[in-house]
Amino acid sequence: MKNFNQYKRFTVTSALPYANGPLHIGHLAGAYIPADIFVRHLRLKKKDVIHICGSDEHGAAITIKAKKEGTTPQAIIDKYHEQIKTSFKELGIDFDMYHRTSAAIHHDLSQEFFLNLYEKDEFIENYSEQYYDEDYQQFLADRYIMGTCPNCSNEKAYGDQCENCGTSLNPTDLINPISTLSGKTPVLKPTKHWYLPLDKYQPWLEQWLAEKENDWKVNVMGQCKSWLKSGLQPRSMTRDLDWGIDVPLEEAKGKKLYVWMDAPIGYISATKQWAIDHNKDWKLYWKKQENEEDNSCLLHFIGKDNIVFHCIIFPSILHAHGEYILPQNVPANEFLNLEGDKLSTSRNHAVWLNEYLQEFPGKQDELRYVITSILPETSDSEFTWKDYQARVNNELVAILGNYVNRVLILMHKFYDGKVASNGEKITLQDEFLATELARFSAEVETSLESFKFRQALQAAMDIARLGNRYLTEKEPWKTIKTDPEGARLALHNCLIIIGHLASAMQPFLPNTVGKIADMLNLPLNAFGYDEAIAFENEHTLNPATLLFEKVEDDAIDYQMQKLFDKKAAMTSQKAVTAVPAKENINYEAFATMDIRTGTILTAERVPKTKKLLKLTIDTGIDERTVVSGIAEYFEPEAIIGQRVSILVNLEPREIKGIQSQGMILMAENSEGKLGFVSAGDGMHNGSVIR
Ligand code: B3M
Ligand code: ZN
Repeated sequence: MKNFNQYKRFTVTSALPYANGPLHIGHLAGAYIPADIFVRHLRLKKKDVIHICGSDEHGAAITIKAKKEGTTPQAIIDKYHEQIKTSFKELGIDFDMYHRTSAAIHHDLSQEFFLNLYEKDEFIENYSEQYYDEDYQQFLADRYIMGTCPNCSNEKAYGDQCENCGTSLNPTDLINPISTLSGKTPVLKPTKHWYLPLDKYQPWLEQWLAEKENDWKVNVMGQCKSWLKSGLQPRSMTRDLDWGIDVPLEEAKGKKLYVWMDAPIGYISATKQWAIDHNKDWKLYWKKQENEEDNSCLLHFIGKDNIVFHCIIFPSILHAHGEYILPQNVPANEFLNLEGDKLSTSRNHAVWLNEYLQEFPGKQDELRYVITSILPETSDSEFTWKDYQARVNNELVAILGNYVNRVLILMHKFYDGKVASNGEKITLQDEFLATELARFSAEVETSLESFKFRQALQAAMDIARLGNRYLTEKEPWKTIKTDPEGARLALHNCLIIIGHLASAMQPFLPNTVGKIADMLNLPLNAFGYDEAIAFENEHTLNPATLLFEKVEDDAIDYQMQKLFDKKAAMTSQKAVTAVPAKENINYEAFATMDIRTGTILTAERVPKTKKLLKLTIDTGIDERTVVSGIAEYFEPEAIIGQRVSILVNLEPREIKGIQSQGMILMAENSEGKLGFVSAGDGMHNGSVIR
């Protein structure tokens, strides 16, 4: 990849958050804070850069939330789109456009993309059997079909789940199904889906990714290689759903685009809207230009669970289309955990951004600082409230805030806040300081442009550390009596160091830099990367204010208690709404089951089904194929290597033409969320579960 200075233009995208709930700190650490830092850095370098994001408003995440809240998908997306947009703004995540995929401009562009590939015969068209309501001319899934549960004979089981016994179902599992639209018996009809031939694109992808080998992060390239190694399979780009973007084909009535086909196109449609609003040409940021060196540098900031979509599927779609640039880099982060546990929306185990902004008013930069300091850049990392308190108090307050405060106080104490010398402009008068400041600024730039944000932030903090050391060494409060000129010079140098500190901190702590600018009584643009930090003679400083306050123990205790209460509430809620226990059995009945620990070796969607994955499991006894109804809950690529518990002596049965030999045990919570049941460490495959 060219180095960033060689690009004329940058298109930076951040993953589109699902508009089905509030943002939490994991989202910020995954994509948004790194992206915002990077874009602010590019702006300071006076680059032509746009930062694009928006709400992802289609897919099962939205419809499941709407079902759960007994409302409509539109009501859900309207509520959370606004909340997310407001939270981003308050945190200072400064997008050029925060759009939404329910917008018409996005539907139109997604359909254009589909037709472009369709007319080039890029899709594989394939059939599967689905229930169909002839009166309503609609395929039936989920709540549109009802019948007798094969498991507990409940006659009001739905196409996706029996609420009586909790079994997750396929519509074709129901006995005596009826359509909840017309009340009539539906017919089984073949339904067509359109598959993106990823297998066909694999040679091109391998070659394109090989060129990225040295530039992309190891964690990202590693995932891409593992998918390529397991062999890419055709992937359906359409679904039989009632929420999403219509497939623009007469014969595809009632079908919607797969959410992961339309969502990344949302980056482009958002850019189109931005260009309309600002009278710009969106094609400069997305289309291949006549001269390749004029192509924009496309960068996707995402969390690791989105790598396959941004490094395999979306590039394949762009490549198949042919007119678009491809990502130069996808610096995906790993996951942020919270207090020793995975962040979880469904378990309400999170620090919600909107709650943080309410409970810590004016402390946006503290959160930005702490999250940047612990970013999961190459491996998962941990947020704890104790660490948050320590970093705010021992770094922001004690190093950065304290240094600026000491210098301003001394300037007001000895010179009434006036920066004056013998009529000259006040510039840095110390070779060592000049060298050190240049070194730290270069370190910030190099680190940022290698997506090492933690390292870049600490290099910026080194400027504050340098200032503290210099001030302590010079002791102007003492030397003012014996060497007043030396004392004045020392303090002037300290002011210049503050200017460099503000300049280096702009990408990270925008609010703090604003406060420093106010205290120095300088405009924000005085801290541009290539501005020489100087003061006119007789310049007057504003009074010193505290940049940060200490975080007290009771604020942390309150947050910890809140997490504990939520966990307790979820447990009791689960206890209340857990599915009732079944009839008692005797030990002999249980002892007939042979359950072992195992590992998922391969996972792929069963063509023409929505819910089925075909898995290869290493059971420790053998490797076997198991068909499992978890496709709506897990992306196949994300569960390779997952440890599982498998019933190995279940009679084999044929499911959709595949011989399934066994069953993996899944836990299902009161929210309908599935989780794998796996044994603890040290349990090799084949260990007997008894
Ligand atoms: N809506 C976010 C997620 O998977 C997903 C990103 C879309 S980026 C085009 O959590
Ligand atoms: Zn049932």
